[in-house]
Amino acid sequence: TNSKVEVTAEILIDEQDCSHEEPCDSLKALLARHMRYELCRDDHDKHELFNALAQSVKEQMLDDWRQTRLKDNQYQQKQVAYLSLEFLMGRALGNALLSLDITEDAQQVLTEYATNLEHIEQVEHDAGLGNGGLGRLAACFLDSCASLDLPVTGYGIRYQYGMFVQKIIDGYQVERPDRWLRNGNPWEVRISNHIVSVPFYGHTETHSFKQGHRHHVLVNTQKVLAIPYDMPIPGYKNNRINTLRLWKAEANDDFDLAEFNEGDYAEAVATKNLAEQITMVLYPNDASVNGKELRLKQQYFLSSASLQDLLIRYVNKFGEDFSHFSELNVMQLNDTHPSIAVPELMRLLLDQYGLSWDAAWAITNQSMAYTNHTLLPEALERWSVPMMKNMLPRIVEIIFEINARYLELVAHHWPGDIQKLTEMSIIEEGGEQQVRMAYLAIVASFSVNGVAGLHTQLLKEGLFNNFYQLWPNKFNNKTNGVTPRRWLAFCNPKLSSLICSRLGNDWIKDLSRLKGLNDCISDKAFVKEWALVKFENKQSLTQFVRQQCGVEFDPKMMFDVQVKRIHEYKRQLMNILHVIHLYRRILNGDTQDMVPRCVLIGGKAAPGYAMAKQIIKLANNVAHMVNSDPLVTPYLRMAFIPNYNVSAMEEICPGTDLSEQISTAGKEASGTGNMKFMMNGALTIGTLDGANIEMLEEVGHENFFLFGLNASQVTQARMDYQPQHIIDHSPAFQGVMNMLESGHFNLVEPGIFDSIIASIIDPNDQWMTAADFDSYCQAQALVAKTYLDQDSWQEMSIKNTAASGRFSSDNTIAGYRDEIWMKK
Ligand code: GL9
Repeated sequence: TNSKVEVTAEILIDEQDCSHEEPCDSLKALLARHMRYELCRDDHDKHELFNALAQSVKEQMLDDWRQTRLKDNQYQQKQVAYLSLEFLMGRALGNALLSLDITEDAQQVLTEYATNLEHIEQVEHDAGLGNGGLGRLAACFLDSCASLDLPVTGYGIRYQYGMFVQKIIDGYQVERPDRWLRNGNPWEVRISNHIVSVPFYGHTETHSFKQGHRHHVLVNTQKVLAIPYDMPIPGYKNNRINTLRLWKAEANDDFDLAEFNEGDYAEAVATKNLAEQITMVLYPNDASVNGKELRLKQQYFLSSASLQDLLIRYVNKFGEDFSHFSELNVMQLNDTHPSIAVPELMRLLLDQYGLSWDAAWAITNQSMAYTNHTLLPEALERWSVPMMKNMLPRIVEIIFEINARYLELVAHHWPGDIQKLTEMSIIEEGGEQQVRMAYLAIVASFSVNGVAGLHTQLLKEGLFNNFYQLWPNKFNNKTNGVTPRRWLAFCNPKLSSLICSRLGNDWIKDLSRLKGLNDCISDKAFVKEWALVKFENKQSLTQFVRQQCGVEFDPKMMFDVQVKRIHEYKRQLMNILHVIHLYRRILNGDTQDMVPRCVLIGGKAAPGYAMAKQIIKLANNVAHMVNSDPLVTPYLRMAFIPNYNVSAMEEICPGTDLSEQISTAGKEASGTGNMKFMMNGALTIGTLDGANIEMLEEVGHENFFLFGLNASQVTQARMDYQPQHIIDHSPAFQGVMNMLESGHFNLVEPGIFDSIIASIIDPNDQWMTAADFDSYCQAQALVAKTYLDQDSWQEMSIKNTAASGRFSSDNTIAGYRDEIWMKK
């Protein structure tokens, strides 16, 4: 980390910075200035060089950033606010260089500092302000919005600690804090003149005015300052620079000071830290809720600060005439996490700007849109009414008023149906009252969307069916996508240049052009080059795996990869059981038709999710047994990659042959890793779940390894599920279970996998591993057989990339634009 970068004497000479050949705002001149004036010394390490380069790149965006803002402040088009508790941005340098088309420039400039771009890019710390798919989707969307020249602002939280760093110690996950801001963040700009104040606690006072018109004021609140930190979001070669505005909490100057006497001055100042805790850390829960008070504070803090920001901006242009607000603003809620924005917008319009209920409601209802990201019941947010009443008293009053008015509509639609009223109420009764945040979001939004065809269909038929009956037109589907800039052009330069050599580079903006690759399949030389690129990417991945976990892969073997959050429904366990199955076959000498494979698994478990953590331990133990037997390693190797994150995926997906998308049908709302692998020429083994279904539709059955029950079969099979019976009728499965039960993988830690074993044979196992295991193994056998014929494998690989165009997030965002945001 303290490797020095040599700075040649010439760079330090002033006249060299600016000249006819070298304008003052060139990357070279900007970088030289940063190196000289900011660092005050002439020996620099790579962190400083990275910071100086990133600042220089940011400075190259400033003019366009200002122009974009000035233009958008004219409100010639509707403005979009994408509200999200998570933005999983990853690194920004490589992507910014690509978008600004200055990658070569940067490479050239860095040669003068005796280093190279690849080396400096590695220095950047991932911005891990998200858990997984939902947060990364927000990041891909920002890239696509800017690239499609749309006026979209991302609003989020500037967590001081992002997603935890995962260490693997003795096979177990250990969480470490992610100090991503320790070396500063060169991309952000603190905007001191857009600070707003967010009120917590206190109580409402009601003043009556003429004819029943009442006015509410919140008094005795504790105010927390929200400081905006802006990050530039460059569009791809189009001069638009959008903004990701991340809020940091800071204490207000008069925070509680009155309560303290002079003698307690120091203590009073120290308590200011309480306010700053709000934006301290990202909650690491994936597809499950965290009911902590601090989490609700984060949600309200983000929602209030962002709405105040939007309203101030609007008022600056139009004054307090809100009649055009909803024509000119739309807020997209990324799951229910920011859905407290609904009553907060009402509060601001009613109490701050004095609108009537009906006027405020019309505005709210015409400007909010909600995206649902999961059907899992454990992810449905509910907040305790007493807790909310204490923290956000006025908000609770407003929620109850919204509910009362909406329930009249329900009563009208289903006359006399008391059951419907309880079922559909925003307030859940029985025990402590709870606010059902998804219902609040649906009631207040003009659009409700799911994230893949099957997911939206299941929302309409199941979870939200009552609402679908009431408001069929609110519901729509927007199948997820991923940005082809980061997930192909940037992360896979070799494949990109091969594609460009045949198709030109229009595909980077219009991914449907990849279809043109189908015409190249008959070209033997092209197919050979395609295979070579994959092989070289596998060599790089081999190095990465060696560095990260000390396991030796062999690029001549098949690379079989499953990376994603660890969750039972994603069935990493089934993957491990298949590895055990192969391991047993090898030990038994049954290696006929076996294709040598390297199995890679990676992902983080929520710190409180015991079963997920055991699955990580099992993966590590199985990997250890497999890799330490020299009779096995010619056929099978396995690694668990620690700390899977955005940057790791950039290394992994280009070198993957086989992508594992094996969730229990009906459980994975969409998946997005599946699309990244497909774009990079991996073949998929998968169930009929989430966006897999649409991938299969695009690429055709003959180019996809499908197995297992579909969603309705899963529902059926749940009624009479006897996993032990299934195992008893499958010799292969029996063998695997016997080996697991024998303690072969935990000789020195007896019993540690008992609950995993119990879960597989549990008739109530929701994820139905046993139901799909044999079908999965058969599909894996077909994978092996296909891989043996490399010509047809490569052809299938090309067809997969060619068919991946639909899964560009540009496509998804065009849908949001035309059917939600700008819909007339
Ligand atoms: C998720 C779904 O589980 C994924 O299937 C989906 O692709 C993404 C994006 O729509 O959303 N929903 C969800 O809660 N998570 C998802 O990944 N988990 C988190 O990342 C918090």
